[in-house]
Amino acid sequence: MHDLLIEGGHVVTATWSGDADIAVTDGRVTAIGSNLGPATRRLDARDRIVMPGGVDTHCHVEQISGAGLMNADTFETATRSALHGGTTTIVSFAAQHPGKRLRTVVDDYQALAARGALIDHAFHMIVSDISGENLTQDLPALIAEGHRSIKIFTTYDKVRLADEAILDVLWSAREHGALVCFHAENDGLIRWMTRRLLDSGRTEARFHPLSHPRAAEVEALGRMCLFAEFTGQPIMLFHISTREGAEVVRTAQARGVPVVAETCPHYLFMQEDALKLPGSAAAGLICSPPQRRADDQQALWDALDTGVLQVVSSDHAPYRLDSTGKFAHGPDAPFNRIANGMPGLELRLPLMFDAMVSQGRLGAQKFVDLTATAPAALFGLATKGRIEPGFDADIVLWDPSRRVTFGADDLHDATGYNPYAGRTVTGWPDTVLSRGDVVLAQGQLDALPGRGKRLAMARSGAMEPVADAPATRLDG
Ligand code: DUC
Ligand code: ZN
Ligand code: ZN
Repeated sequence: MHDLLIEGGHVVTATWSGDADIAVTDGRVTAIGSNLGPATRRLDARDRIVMPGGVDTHCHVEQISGAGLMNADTFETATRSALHGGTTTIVSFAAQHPGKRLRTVVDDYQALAARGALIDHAFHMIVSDISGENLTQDLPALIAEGHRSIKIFTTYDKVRLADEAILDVLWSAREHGALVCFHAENDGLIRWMTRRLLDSGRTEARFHPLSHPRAAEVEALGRMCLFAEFTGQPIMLFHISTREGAEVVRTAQARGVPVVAETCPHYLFMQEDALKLPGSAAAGLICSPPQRRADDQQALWDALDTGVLQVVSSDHAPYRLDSTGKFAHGPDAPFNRIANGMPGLELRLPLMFDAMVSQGRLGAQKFVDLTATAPAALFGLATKGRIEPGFDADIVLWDPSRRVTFGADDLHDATGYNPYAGRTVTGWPDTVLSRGDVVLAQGQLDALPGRGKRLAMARSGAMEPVADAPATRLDG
């Protein structure tokens, strides 16, 4: 007897699609097919597309930013928002600030997640201080405990690492088995442009894109690819925003560099003109790297199509449009004192479903791959991202014909605004299961804080170093 049968749906995975029932027992998928036998509970999936729950491997939750500002979302509010958008697993950031022990940072963050999360989760460790025992003891021990992803900033004053320290971290990751992720933008270029803009009185939000020139992304992406090539250590490049950035990744991959990369909905669906909105609306859209142009969007879609970019994540970075968030430095703060980021956890999948499934751009199987299967596999989330026997029954029933027009404040996070207000999408996540529990049905949440479990990342193929990289040779 199965615990649950999901019956009559059209199942889509990254590699297969067809009409099938899904059997679930003890929170895991046990069979896919027809005539699967009796079950304690049955879920009607007729007229629904049945897909793996979303896996969002880049979101900022209950985290203090480099500039010292706390996110608006707790684990509870962020994962509530995630569920409303069909996402069932998140990877957020345990952020070390200089002077803090990495071990303490991760332990404290884990306690916050254990208390609040409605869904399963793992963490990237932001490393900003490799002094003392951080690099020698904490990092190897934490990797061994399944924190197999490290995040490094090449910009942002307090948290960025210099090249030599980056190489130390890459080398440690190589030794112990982890993926190293980068926010890669050239710090000097950003500072120099910011100073020139501010000195000439160009302080409004619409000048923010100019302060993060395309060259800043291209230079830092290229440098990190060279470091990955030199050390043989695999890297993940976050939030590619430009055509040239995608080209840097493509050429590195073509010469065998172990590099994977992601982009985000705000690069695919917004352009830099969006920042020309008046007042606080523009502040809500400030992010780094900034939104770019139509030809960049085409290049990013092409890079998703050809496999140069493997993942679409949200980069959910929630701040309220008030003095607790975007305007912590006053209502007239210059663009460089406004927190970066916007809410994205809830709308990542509906926006991508609308583009890829409803409008047919790259298709439903690719949608599943980019938003669930590939991110889970890259980060070693071994029971997530697939509907297959043995995998967690994290499953979404999509109503493919439901049309939704976004309002000004209709998200379930704690930011109080929707960056996509006014946009209409077709297709909506109707019912969401997490480990076989129906945690969302017809817009009603049924999940308690703390039910989410921390996932230990397994050592994935994407973490395997290149054996004979140049840096391995010390003997002439
Ligand atoms: N950029 C970041 O680097 N982090 C959070 C949000 C953003 O826009
Ligand atoms: Zn970033
Ligand atoms: Zn980010």
